[in-house]
Parts: sequence; structure tokens; C-alpha cells
Amino acid sequence: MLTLINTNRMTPPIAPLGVEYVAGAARRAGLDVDVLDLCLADDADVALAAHFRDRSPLLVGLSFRNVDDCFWPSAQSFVPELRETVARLRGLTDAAIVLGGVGFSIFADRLVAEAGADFGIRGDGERATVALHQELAGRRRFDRVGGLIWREDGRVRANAPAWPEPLELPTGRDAIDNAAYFRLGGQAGLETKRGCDRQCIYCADRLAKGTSLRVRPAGEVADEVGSLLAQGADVLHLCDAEFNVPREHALAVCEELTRRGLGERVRWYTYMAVVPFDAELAGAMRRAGCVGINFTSDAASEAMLRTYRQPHRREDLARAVALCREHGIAVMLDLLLGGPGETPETLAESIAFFKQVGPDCVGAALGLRVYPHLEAERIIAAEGPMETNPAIRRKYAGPIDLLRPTFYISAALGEAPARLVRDLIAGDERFFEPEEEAPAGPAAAGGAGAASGLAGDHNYNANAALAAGLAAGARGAYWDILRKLRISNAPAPRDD
Ligand code: B12
Repeated sequence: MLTLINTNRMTPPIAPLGVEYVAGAARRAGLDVDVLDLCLADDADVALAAHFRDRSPLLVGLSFRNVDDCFWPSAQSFVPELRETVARLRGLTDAAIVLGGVGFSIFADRLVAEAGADFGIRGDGERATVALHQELAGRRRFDRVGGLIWREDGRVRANAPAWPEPLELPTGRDAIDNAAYFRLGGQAGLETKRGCDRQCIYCADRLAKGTSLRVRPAGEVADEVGSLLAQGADVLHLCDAEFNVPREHALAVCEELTRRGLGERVRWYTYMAVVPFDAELAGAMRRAGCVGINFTSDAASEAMLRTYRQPHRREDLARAVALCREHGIAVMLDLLLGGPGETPETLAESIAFFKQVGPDCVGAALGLRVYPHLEAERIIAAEGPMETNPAIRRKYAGPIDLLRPTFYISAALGEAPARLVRDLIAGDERFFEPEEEAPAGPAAAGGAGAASGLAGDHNYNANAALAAGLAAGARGAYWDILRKLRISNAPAPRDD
């Protein structure tokens, strides 16, 4: 028997897609699976106690999606909560405890010990969880479980990450309450593939999903859209890192959705790379139901695009926005400001260009979340010890610990970089602006457990404006809901 627990209680609630795929695969393999969804529980402790009162599973799996909210200066970490949940579970069950999830996989080597779990699975959970359950019930040959991290003879052992190919996932979507998530969170997620072969220096996707592109058959994706529709979820958000990588797969998925008439029955949003994108793909996406694209655009300064290792140039950005306009697709551009080498001049160049190309909105994120094992970490480390690097922003003292929210904002932007960015945005309503640090300094910024309530930014963690929009019936990608709220001038709390 297996119990899977969703530990992500962030609001607005996002359905635990990983839990659903793992539960579906485990049931298909014949396991008796319970799902305990702490996000939908009023009181997590009460729900945990009630669940284990009359159940004794062999294995309990905890899904850990967000290590933190990835936003400076909010910088809220969820590791303490995870640690507490594991400790509480120890008092409720003798079952072995395994951790998994995208956030877990980024820091897999640290988190098993840090949270006090028995096992962790880095990468895909579908086959590995079933394999671990089998080994626990049988010969305990843990070296046969993909992605497993465990302790043996006093040392930590780790198998290669679980990134199996070909990718084949359950499509029934019946392990969690998708209707409730749709009502409360305004969208349903699904994946068309896993992995990304881009070289972006800051992106943690390669740590969790690998760099090989593992695509799902288009028919399988369409079956899954059908399952979600049957539950009333007709607004979707793809959970691929970049839908258009590889382009031919994106096209095949769109053609299959259109062929089945699903394009007229669902609306969907996606993340995309700026290239490859062309009229054929834009048209196919629109026919298949796509209504909004959030581009990983990063910058318009050629120097910064090169630093981030983006393959697109600024002209590609302008073309991407124009294509969206021509095909009736809403467009959000993400700016990643403050990376290594950013200066007031490159900042001004990017912001001016983003204004000029005419997107529906722009997410002006300031500060790179520094992750271990990525190129950005190496570049930053080459500047000297991070402890004394003035570009490092954090809310903790002592040695650098990348498991705790640690950000980089180029020192060339001075003492008040968010002010600089906001001055350059100059009140352009299409921009989600970065928040300024509290005047008392980093230690006080945001406060413990602080989250965003401002209509001005796009931190979706406890975002009050977004919550109000969803409660009023808004559906869609959060940036699209927030921008429409601004356009309609709905009352949105703003205390900046
Ligand atoms: C799409 C997406 C979004 C969409 C979600 C849309 C939707 N309806 O689902 C939106 C835009 C809403 C969003 C919001 C946020 N996101 Co987001 N998002 C993603 C993205 C691209 C996909 C997530 C996903 O569903 N993946 C597909 C599922 C199936 O994969 P999975 O969860 O990893 O599950 C697999 C394995 O991990 C494992 N597994 C999962 N659970 C378990 C459990 C056990 C026991 C085991 C063994 C295995 C296991 O098996 C699963 C199947 O193989 C990821 C990056 C990525 N590629 O995953 C970022 C990502 C998860 N998001 C991230 C962040 C920071 C956020 C926000 C906090 C941003 C913010 N401040 O507003 C919010 C949080 C919202 C919330 N309430 O939780 C970060 C987290 C990084 C970190 N430091 O923790 C990521 C990793 C992006 C990044 N690289 O920075 N997000």
C-alpha cells in the first residue's frame, strides 16, 4: 500500500500534477494507492492524523514542488514546512518515507537528510515509485530503483536520475480533485513532454527533468485533454518548460488537438522559447486552442542575451510578439534583470525595447535565484567568494547555503536596483514591477513567511489581487488574469 501526499499548500492552489501522474502509474501497476492532498485540507495536521488513524502503508511519498517562491525580496522557503511534515509523519506511521517532486529534484542530494526522510527519488516518479515499493516489499535491492537516494551502511548512495524514455504517462487524471482545483485555481495543467536541451545558465529544469527531450505521443496528450474536459476543466496551462522545443512535436500536438475538435472546446496557455516560432506554428497553436504565450525572453540587450545563453536575438522577440498579435494570442514577455554583467545601460536597453515591441504584459523579475550545479553558479563563483559578493542577496547570515533562497543582482545596479527598474518602467501599466527591499535592509525585507499581496508584481504566492480575481470567476494563466484586472480597473490592493 502506498500513500502519496501533496505538501504544497501555496495559494492560489495549483493541482499537484506530479502526484497525479505517479498515482495513476502506481495504480496501473496494481498498487493500492491513497492520495492525501494537504492543499485542499483545511488543517494539514488534522488531515494527516485522520489519514493514518486507520491506515498502515508500506511507503509514504511526499511531493515537494516548490523549494521556495523564487522571488526576491519575498524569498519564502518551504523547506522548514517539509521538515515539520516529515517529523509529524514519524509520529503517525512506521512507513518508509520517500521524497520526490520538481523542487526536491533540484536539491535532491541535500533534501533527504535535511528533511529527515528515508529515501528520495530524483527525476520522474512514475516507474521509480513502483520499483521502490516492490523492493521494500521484496529483496530491498535499492540499486535497482531509478533516481533513488538512500542511506546504506552509514553513507548516502544515489542512483542515476530517473529520466526514462520513451515517456508514456497515464491519461485518466482521476487521482486528485481536478474540479476543485479548477474552481479555486482557475486552470488545469498537463505535460506534452519532459526535459529541455537549451543552455540557459540559470535554469534548474535540467536538474529536475534532464536535458534530453522526451516527448509524449500526441494522441496521449489529446486523450488527457479529453479527461480534463470531462471534469469541467476547459482552461489549461501546459507544464512543459518550453512548448516549442522541439517545434515538430509542438506542431504534432496542435494538429492532433485540432483534428479531434478540442481546439474549440479548450483554451490553453503555455511557456515558450522565443525561437523557433513562425506563422505556421502560431496558426496551428491558435487553432488548437492556445490563447496565451509566456515567452522566456530574458532581455533585449545583446550582451545579456549572450550571457544568459539565449539563442534568440532582439529581432526574434519583436517577430514573436507580432506573430501573436496576428493570430489573436495574448503575449507575456519575461524579463530576467540583474544577471552577471547587467548595468544600468543594459537594463535601460532591455526595458525600452520590451516597451517598444508591444506585448500585453511584461514580467520584470529582478534577481537570479542561484542554484547549485548550474553555469550561473560557476560564473558567480568566479567573481569571488559569494559570502562577500555585494551582488548576492539573501535573508540569512553565515556561509552561503543555496538550498536557502539566494539571489544575484548585479552590483553595477547599485544599492536600490528595484527603484532603478521601476524608474525605467516609469509607470507603464503593462509591466509587473519588482518589489523594493524594505528600508531596514535584507533581514527585515518581506518578513518571515511574507508573500506578495501587491497587484503590481507577479509573485503568485498568496497574491491577493489574483485571489480576488479567481474568486470572482476569472480563469486562465495568472499573468492574463492579473493584466485583465488592471485593464478593467477592478479594485486591486496596491500599497506601494
Ligand atoms: C507550469 C509551471 C507553473 C504554472 C503551473 C500551471 C499548472 N496549472 O500546473 C504556474 C505559472 C501557475 C506556476 C506557478 C509557480 N511556480 Co512554477 N513551474 C511550472 C513548471 C514549468 C511545470 C510544473 C509541473 O507541473 N511539472 C510537471 C510535473 C508532472 O512534474 P513534477 O511536479 O516534477 O512531478 C514529477 C517528479 O517531480 C516526480 N514527483 C512529483 N511528486 C512526487 C512525489 C513522490 C513521492 C515521488 C517519488 C516523485 C514525485 O514525479 C512526477 C512525474 O514524473 C515547473 C518547472 C518544471 N519543468 O517542472 C515550474 C516550477 C515548479 N515553478 C516554480 C515556481 C517558483 C513557481 C511559483 C512559486 C512562482 C511564483 N513565485 O509565483 C508558483 C507556485 C504556484 C503554486 N501554487 O505552487 C519553480 C520552483 C523552483 C523552486 N525554487 O522551488 C519551477 C521549478 C520553475 C523554475 N525552474 O524555477 N508554475
